[in-house]
Amino acid sequence: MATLSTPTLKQDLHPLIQRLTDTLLSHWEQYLQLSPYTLPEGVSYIEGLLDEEKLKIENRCYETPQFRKLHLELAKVGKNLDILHCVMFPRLEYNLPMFGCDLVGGRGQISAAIADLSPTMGQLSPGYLQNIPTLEADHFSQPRDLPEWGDIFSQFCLFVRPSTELDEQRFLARVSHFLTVHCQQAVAANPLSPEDQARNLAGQQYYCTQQRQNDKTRRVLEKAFGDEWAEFYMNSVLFDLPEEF
Ligand code: BLA
Repeated sequence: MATLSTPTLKQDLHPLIQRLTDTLLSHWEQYLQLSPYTLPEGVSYIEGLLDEEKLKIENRCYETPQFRKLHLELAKVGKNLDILHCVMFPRLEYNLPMFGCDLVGGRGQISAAIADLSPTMGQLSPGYLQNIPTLEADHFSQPRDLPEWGDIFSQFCLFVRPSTELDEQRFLARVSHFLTVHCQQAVAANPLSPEDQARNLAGQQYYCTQQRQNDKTRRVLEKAFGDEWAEFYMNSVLFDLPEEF
């Protein structure tokens, strides 16, 4: 595939979101064999109103031999809220964790920067454990506590409020390393037995069930588009479950 085009909304978003968008797309392009993934109709580009302010959402989606769905979403709510959301859903055939990442902020400050490689089969495999160094507890100036539904995240989960340029650089470097290890593990992965694929399905279903409990995401979507649409969007676009096999 030719060089991936730049998402239209990117230029209007916080600089850290712009840099992370480039990091994500360049890893996907460098390591993976991308094909187009068809999202439900009408969600590639969406506009709504939230508290009289315009909400714009732009979605990018691909699939690859190892991943059922690579999803990058950029969103802007008026002048106050900038969002990057990304999930890489592995195919059930492989014991690969869910890469997930969310950047939320506005008025020049990112309030939530989270990234993780979340295992769906108990714990991360040795290829991850051996290649991802543990960070010092004080690596970031403002760590944040995970919400109650966050039992899906691994020991490597980063959840911070990046408040200095150094925090931002460290966040980007860490996510970039997650992506490199993840793509390398993915292209080298061997298929699981049918029993293990069933366990993997259950793990991915649990991951999505927990993520759907994020009331902060839901509230933004409900206010702009209504309860029913928010439910559809969370269940069918952000955290859809894989088909049974
Ligand atoms: C937090 N997500 C948030 C917040 C908002 C959104 C407004 C609160 C910011 C804050 O606490 O500072 C909103 N996020 C959105 C919206 C979309 C979105 C509207 O992605 C999409 C349209 N969320 C994810 C993924 C992860 C994730 C993949 O989508 C993690 C891998 C995590 N977001 C996440 C967490 C919080 C958050 C853990 C903090 C929740 C809390 O503190 O209760």
